[in-house]
Amino acid sequence: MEHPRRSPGATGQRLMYAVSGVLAAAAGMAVGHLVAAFVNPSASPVLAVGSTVIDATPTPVKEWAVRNFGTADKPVLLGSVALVTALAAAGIGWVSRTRPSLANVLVVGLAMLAGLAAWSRPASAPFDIVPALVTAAVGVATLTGLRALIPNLPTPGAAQESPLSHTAYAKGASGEPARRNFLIGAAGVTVGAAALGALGQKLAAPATLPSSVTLPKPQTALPPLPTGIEGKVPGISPFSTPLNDFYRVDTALVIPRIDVGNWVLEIGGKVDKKLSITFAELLTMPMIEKDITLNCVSNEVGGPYISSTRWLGVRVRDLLERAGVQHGVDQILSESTDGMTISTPIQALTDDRDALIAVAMNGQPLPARHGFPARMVTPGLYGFVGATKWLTKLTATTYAADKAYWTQRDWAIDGTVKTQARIDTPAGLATYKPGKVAIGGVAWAQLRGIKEVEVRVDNGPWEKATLGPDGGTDYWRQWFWVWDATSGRHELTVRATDGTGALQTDKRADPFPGGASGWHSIVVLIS
Ligand SMILES: Nc1nc2c(c(=O)[nH]1)N[C@H]1C(S)=C(S)[C@@H](COP(=O)(O)O)O[C@H]1N2
Ligand SMILES: [Mo]
Repeated sequence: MEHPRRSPGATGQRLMYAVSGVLAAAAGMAVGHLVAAFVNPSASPVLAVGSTVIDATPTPVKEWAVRNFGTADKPVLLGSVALVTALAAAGIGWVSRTRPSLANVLVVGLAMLAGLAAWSRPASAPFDIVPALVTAAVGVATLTGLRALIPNLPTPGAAQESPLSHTAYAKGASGEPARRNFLIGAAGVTVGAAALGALGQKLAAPATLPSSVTLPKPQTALPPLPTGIEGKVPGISPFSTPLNDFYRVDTALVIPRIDVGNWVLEIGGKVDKKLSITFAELLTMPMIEKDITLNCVSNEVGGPYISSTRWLGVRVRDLLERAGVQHGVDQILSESTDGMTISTPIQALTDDRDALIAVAMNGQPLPARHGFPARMVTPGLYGFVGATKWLTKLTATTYAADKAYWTQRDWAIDGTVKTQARIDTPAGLATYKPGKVAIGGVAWAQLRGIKEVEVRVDNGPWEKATLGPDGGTDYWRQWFWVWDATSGRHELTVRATDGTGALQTDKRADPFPGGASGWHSIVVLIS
């Protein structure tokens, strides 16, 4: 017996339904993204789902993503969300061929998932559902409109497949002109969606430009940071990291946009007097300058997530003294405008290391991506326990009562920076000529300082490196040693001794849960 064959037109028609589904989703999300620019940028359907996925991703997967994609992890994540959404939308478009009402329900359902995601964000407001509602409406309207343009099959046999396409057959056009209509419609939706989405992206730019802030003068200005040795040893990290090269690590898919006119820093919890400090008021408090190296607990041995600069800010201690922290408090839980929570030991915020609420880095207001208008910086602690960006709240509490974002994800509670040294030059696996080759890099042990750096070639003796200028115990130290390189494949290893005389451990540890350890080694080829 012969099987009835689908006409080539049937495949094309199915494809058009699938495409309609995808374009309906794209148009809905684009308009939702635009509406979110007015309501709350992070309530955009794409971003709300993306952020929810980030928070729900198990720590090992996140670690893997950071290792493989580095700072491109966010585009990769958004791309994956888009791909999954497109597949679902294509499926819905397909369904709409025979069951249009069901397809509409599915479109609304998909948009509502994004709405729920927006609603469940830590810093969400009731109106954050609005972009998703708009997405649903635009999605259904687009799907309906595009479906009406899909040409019917010329053969009545296909029309028999379902009563619905039969109805469509009765009123719709068929053949080439109709196919052209669909293509024009689809192209129009594509262009429109791209334009509206881009407009939304543009409108969601920062509310206050950091450059509009006038910085206060520090109480006592520090002498300028000494000139580093990067001019002398090419390839070594600059002593002061240029702002554009400062590493960035956070969970924010949209950089929070903050209007400094409305910004307040709330100080509450177990305190004698709750405080609510405006940005203008913060700027009138005594400001100090401090040179601090900031690094991420996720940094591998030899990794890039570390930078150094001069910060300007108010001592956290001064603020906590004004509020009067009560007996029994062992942590300050800080919160950002985007709902990030970070626990910092009370000791680290009140001792003489001078943890800061920083408003400037390298003589400029904080760039938006580094926490504008104010962030914490705690010398000696990894960023995830002491460097809250877009800071808006400090709560005096206990570790027993409150858990922070990373602690809930099993990272260490004690985030003390480990002593580390990194080889910046020569580049690993690169080939150099025999003769003088400068080996150089940076070493750090915030709070303790660096006393000595040693380099070893293969299994040779440990050679003492020359140290660069001293930026204080909380700042990294540049180092170099000139090697008389001989032909062959060589392994170079570096290790540091901190200011207390303790040699950096050679015991390898992964970044999770408390920071990487071990000596940095690279292989170079001399020929
Ligand atoms: N609001 C907020 N603050 C945050 C984070 C974040 O995800 N959100 N990440 C922390 C981590 S893990 C690090 S290492 C530092 C990085 O600061 P930077 O991006 O300015 O270098 O910010 C910290 N502060
Ligand atoms: Mo971090």
